[in-house]
Amino acid sequence: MASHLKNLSDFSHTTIPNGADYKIAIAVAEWNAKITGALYQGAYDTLIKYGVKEENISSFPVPGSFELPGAAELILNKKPAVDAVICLGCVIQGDTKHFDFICEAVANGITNVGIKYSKPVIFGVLTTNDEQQAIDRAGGKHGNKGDEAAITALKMVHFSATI
Ligand code: DLZ
Repeated sequence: MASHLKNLSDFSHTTIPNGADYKIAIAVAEWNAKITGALYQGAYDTLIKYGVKEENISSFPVPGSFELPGAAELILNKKPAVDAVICLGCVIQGDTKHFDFICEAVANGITNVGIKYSKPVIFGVLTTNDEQQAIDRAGGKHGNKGDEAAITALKMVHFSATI
């Protein structure tokens, strides 16, 4: 049964669960590899830090962020033991509408795959105006969004196991 939360501030202090029993897949885009490599390292290290076993983390490089939803779908379809998929990518605004199409497709695609399989599929995709904004969020002054994606995965696997 859901526990009663006394006030809104309780939400930001939910415990990060131990992931010793969790199987997590990471799909990572090769576009903007310097950034996505840093996101990947952050996510991987965070999973290990919270108890996920090395052998229970599987990694899947894909060409670009646009491929992330399809990769998540394939992973959950072919590897039903996986508890969650973390999708990592970095889309940087260019001169054309490409950015908008990719961002919208990836966000909607990731949402739909999670709902289809009733499993957490985490949106760890940076969508930035320039490279500096991405660097700042991949281990720079705004932290590492890969770490945050990993923590979200742990919390949501715990959520789905206890609801
Ligand atoms: C084509 C493209 C462009 C222009 N920009 C990015 C980007 O900033 N980040 C990213 O992850 N991928 C980009 N791609 C590649 C697409 O995601 C995709 O791989 C191709 O359109 C082939 O489906």
